[in-house]
Amino acid sequence: VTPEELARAAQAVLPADVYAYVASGAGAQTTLAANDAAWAALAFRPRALAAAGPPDTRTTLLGTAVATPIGVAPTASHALLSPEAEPGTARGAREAGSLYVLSTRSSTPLEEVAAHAGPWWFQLYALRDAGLTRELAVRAAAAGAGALVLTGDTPVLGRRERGSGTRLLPPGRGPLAVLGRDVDVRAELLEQDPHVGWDAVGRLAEASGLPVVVKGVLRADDAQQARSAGAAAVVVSNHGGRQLDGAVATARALPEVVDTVGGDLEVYVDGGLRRGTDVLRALALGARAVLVGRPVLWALATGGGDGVRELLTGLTAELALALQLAGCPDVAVVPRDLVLPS
Ligand code: FNR
Ligand code: LAC
Repeated sequence: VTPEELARAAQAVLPADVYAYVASGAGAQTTLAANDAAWAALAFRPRALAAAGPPDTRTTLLGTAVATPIGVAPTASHALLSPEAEPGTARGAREAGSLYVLSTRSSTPLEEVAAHAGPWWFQLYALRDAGLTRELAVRAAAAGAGALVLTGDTPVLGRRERGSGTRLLPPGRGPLAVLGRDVDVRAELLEQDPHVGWDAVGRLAEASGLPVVVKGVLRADDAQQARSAGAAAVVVSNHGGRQLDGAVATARALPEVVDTVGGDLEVYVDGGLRRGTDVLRALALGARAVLVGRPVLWALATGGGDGVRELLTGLTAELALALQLAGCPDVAVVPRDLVLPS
């Protein structure tokens, strides 16, 4: 199935508001469209007679071995998409040998998800209640998360013109279902803290003992801030075009981040990566790995955890084919001159 067919199949089985919530970008959806277009605009310069055998897609992410550089981006409320919910997504990723990043807005308690996961990291929103934020960081570490992914582009939610307005919570699951217990605090304290700054990186690393990855970096100077703050890696991301509409496409932001901190930090990217050839473009620009958002949700909605596994193994097979056709033997050494600057 093509990426478009997968999205259409999900649309056919999902309630209209859930489909819209997932598919939407912010505002005029300029960034949503720009993400896809910017990958497509990068033309390959494949090598002839490169004598490249079957390529190896295995790599490591902050020291953790994975079968593929294609991981699962953190996304909210998987119970809206399938009764298998986050445990299904975690299993599918595990069976594909992929990294799974679990969202703070999970509809399932984190320990329950961890029981089904292979290598997984925990995405953290710094909440207005600092005690709950710390509890999440500590519990994620205790449950086996390999890193915390601090999302830096969501002081408040962007305005999506479709599927927005109501928080789409699955029946019977509270606003902080990831905790697995009732919390006796005012509802707004469960929302993101808009005042969170770079000092959160060190605080969370210290509380958890885990490496901290900053997600939502689009500029070289912010990447430097991440490095100074002690981050281990950054994710070049505009939240799939769901936050500031008009924000730069991630394929355009990636090179300046790689050039500035790529020698010291691992750099990952997400947004609009739909085919193995898009992943190869991201690797050529210097990303060590990519994260995939919406397609994983469409796969979960249509095929549960098995669907997620098939999506990830299919994308990895496409990447392997693209590497071989481009004359690259290995995901770890994709040269930038494999693509023409756009
Ligand atoms: C997201 N994203 C997101 N990011 C995050 O840090 N925490 C979260 O809870 C969520 N939730 C979420 C829900 C839904 C429905 C979507 C589509 C996205 C952003 C996500 O991690 C990622 O940055 C983008 O989805 C990547 O873009 P693509 O692959 O969807 O184009
Ligand atoms: C979203 C939030 C949950 O993008 O990050 O919907």
